[in-house]
Amino acid sequence: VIRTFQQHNLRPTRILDGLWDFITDPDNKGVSEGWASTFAAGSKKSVVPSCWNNELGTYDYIGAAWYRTYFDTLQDANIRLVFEGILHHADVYVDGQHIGYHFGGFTQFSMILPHLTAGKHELVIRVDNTVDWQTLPTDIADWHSYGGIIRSVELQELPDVYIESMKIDYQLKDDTADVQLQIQVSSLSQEDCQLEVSASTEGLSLSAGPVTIAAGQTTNLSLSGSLANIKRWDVGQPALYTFTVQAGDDDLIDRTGFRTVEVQGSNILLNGKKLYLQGVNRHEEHPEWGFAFPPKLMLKDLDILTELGCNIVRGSHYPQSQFWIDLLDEHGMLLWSEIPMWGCYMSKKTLASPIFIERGVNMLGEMISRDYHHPSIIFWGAHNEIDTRTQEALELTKAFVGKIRSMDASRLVTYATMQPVEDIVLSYFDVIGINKYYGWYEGSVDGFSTMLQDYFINAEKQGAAGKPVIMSEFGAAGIFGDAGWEPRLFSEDYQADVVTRALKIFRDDPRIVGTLIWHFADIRVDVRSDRPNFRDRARSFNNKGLLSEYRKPKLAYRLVKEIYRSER
Ligand code: ADA
Repeated sequence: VIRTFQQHNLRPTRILDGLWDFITDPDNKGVSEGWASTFAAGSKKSVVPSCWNNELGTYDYIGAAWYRTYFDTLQDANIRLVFEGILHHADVYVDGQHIGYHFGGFTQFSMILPHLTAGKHELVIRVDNTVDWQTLPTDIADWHSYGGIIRSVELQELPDVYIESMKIDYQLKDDTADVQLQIQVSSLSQEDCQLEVSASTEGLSLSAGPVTIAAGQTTNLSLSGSLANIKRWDVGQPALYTFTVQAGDDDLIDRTGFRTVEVQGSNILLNGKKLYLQGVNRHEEHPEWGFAFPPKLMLKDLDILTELGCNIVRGSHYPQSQFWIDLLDEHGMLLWSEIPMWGCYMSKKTLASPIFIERGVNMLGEMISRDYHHPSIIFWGAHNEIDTRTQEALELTKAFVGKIRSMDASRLVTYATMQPVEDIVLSYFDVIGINKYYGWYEGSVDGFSTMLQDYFINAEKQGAAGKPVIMSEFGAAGIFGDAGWEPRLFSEDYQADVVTRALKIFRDDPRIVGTLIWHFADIRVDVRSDRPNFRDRARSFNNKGLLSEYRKPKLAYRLVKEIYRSER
């Protein structure tokens, strides 16, 4: 599944998930010698979607692998293949032809095969999860470097003139929404044509037509109107509006919710009301599924977050699946969404690499265009823990923040800094996220108070005084089941002690508008014998979860629940 609702009633769509042929290609023979012989050399089956690093024999495999399936078309048709998520490099071949390449494991991409003849077709994908110093993420990140087709593959049959995209914008005045729709209609036909274009949502119908769509071109159309007596989307009050666009024989359905998000002084306002954010960071990861996280478990994770008393979750550290974000929309839970720009060990050379920057900018673009309509998303996160004391980080920040703002003026732009006291990029953002681990990597929990004082001095210096501050990461490791009288490092007791004492400091400080604990549940990490990084990750897991990787609550979960559910 991709969404929690149907995006097309008229356009025929099929999910191609299931059992595909699969073979790893460590020596990279598939391209030069042909994948037919590669598959013939002994392919296995793999379920799509899944990660190969959860399967026997490929637990640690990093490199290329080939996937193959077949699909039938009953008549000549324009076929669009939609790929929800492939880690990280994907080369797509149909009937032996290379039809495209995509980099980026967590964003959707699609490819069109115009006028494909009726019959049986072979779809082959070369997937490569190799990461290096210029990929996002780079080869050093605090999670397992999974590979595979991690999200669904969909086949769509497009009419010769089809809807490419719809963008919904609105301005709110009290309970009236002035809505603007921008619709792109594309033609695969050799002739111009005329058709009606209409759009509707509960209480509003708009139409344009007949409109001329030039042969082989994309035509941009705008429709606008006012919607009275709207219900606003809010935390715990998830009023949603479904918009259906129809152009000739094609349709596209999407959903949004009406709300405002803004900064006023040091506060964040949602629908004009002050917001205090209580949440956690969450990886979309599970020991049995890797990043191919199943929908059933998403619903359970959401129940656990709600039970914990959260109103926000950070999608650390990459664009999460659309199904998850749909669920957040439907439950009135906020989201901080970001790209896999995990910079803790990143070199200046990486930060300044044009390929790296271009990849990041593209990913931001793909994330924002895919997720623009979700009311749950209030922050776009530009980067996490890069060395924001440097000129390289400053230049990169300009490019990233510029891209975000050019595409979306309706949300706040944030990031997570691990250099709050010396950071030189503060002024580019609406909201500052601070990641610090007193009580774990440095000093004792009391260190937070001194750090905050120094941060506010730096913010003043950087022209960023008064910007809202969120504690976007803090925590400690606690191995599930390791409890005792003495709060030893790595025990559940020690973790609970750090997290609860830190929360007390932050909740008592009126300058802080929210807390995001690191993190929701334990995750698998790449601890490698040839590298110094992450050697403190017992079991090869990041054990700072409030829950174990199987979602069993630790002591910290129970104590945080009491705190998050009490008055500040
Ligand atoms: C960083 C990082 C997280 C995680 C955490 C930790 O803040 O953003 O992904 O690695 O540290 O556990 O050290």
